[in-house]
Amino acid sequence: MSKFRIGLIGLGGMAGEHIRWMNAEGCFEVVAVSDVYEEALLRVGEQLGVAPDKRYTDYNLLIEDPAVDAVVSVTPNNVHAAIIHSCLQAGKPFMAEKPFTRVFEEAAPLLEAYERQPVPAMLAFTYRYTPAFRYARELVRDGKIGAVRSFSIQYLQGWGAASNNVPYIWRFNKDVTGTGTLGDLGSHMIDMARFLFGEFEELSAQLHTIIPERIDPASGNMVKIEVDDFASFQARMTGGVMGVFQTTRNAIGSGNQHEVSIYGDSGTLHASTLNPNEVSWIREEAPGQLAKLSVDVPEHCRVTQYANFKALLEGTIPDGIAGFMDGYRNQEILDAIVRASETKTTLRL
Ligand code: SOE
Repeated sequence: MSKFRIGLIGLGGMAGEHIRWMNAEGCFEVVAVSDVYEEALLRVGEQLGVAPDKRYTDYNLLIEDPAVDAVVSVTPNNVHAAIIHSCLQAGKPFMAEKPFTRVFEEAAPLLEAYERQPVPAMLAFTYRYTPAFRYARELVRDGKIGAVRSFSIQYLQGWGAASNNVPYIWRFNKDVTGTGTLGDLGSHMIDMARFLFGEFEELSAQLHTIIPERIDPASGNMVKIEVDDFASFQARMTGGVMGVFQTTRNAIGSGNQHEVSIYGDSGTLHASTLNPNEVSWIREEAPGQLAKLSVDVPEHCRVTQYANFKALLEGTIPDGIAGFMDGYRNQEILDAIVRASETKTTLRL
């Protein structure tokens, strides 16, 4: 079987995850790599057996390379827009990491380019592939908890907490990222709400920076932090479904804790990355009689991100895939959250 020839841009921590996911699928081969750091190009190039002339410091050369069937982009946020734009210009299919761009202003020209020349595009909203979330979506859609009235979503990590003394890295640099935990983890929560319940119609928000300065390892000076490390927002979704959201990097004890609770007229669902293979389900068996179940995720809900990417490259659009417009809309909502927080107002979307 011939494999899809992938050009991988950005060889930092998340690239390792993508390589692992691609390898597990068995139908992808990384034939070209790109990074600004020569050391990373050499290390990953050698590890993957990428020919030396296919190790690019300029990602445009990788995107234009006819030997590359599709691009996987795993860079920091400041080059997301430019890479997506180059892929659209070159007509090259891609999977891009979130958030879509740093700010919505960068997203608007991308939509114009996409409408001029659409290409198969996927956003790496990875948690659409957490089995428990996919099963919860199915249970909701099948009406198993009745009409959904409200939900809460939280995404907690602990690595940024004061006691960890994390220095000033790119994730805290507003010029690189646009926002802090909001764009990094909040974008996943927004996507999860859209995946499960439909569209955002109205929201209010509060962003906050818990740790106001961090040490720059290069200079030893303290640097003021201009991005959030706590974000909360609440929204009205399609059909009047009400949601509350919380994310922070300062939740001690939380490694990667992304979870959803869903409240319907006849039951409650809870799904979490801490328990990705089951959904807890509180079900009304008879008036006033509740059963508390832990339900194993059925096999058909175990879909992988790269199986969906393969399908996309083969010309189909799988159910539940996050496409270009999901990235674009996600960014629009991120920007609305920033505005709502700054102006202390409730915004209609
Ligand atoms: C941040 O710690 C991070 O790596 C995010 O950038 C990813 O999107 C998330 O899936 C895991 O956490």
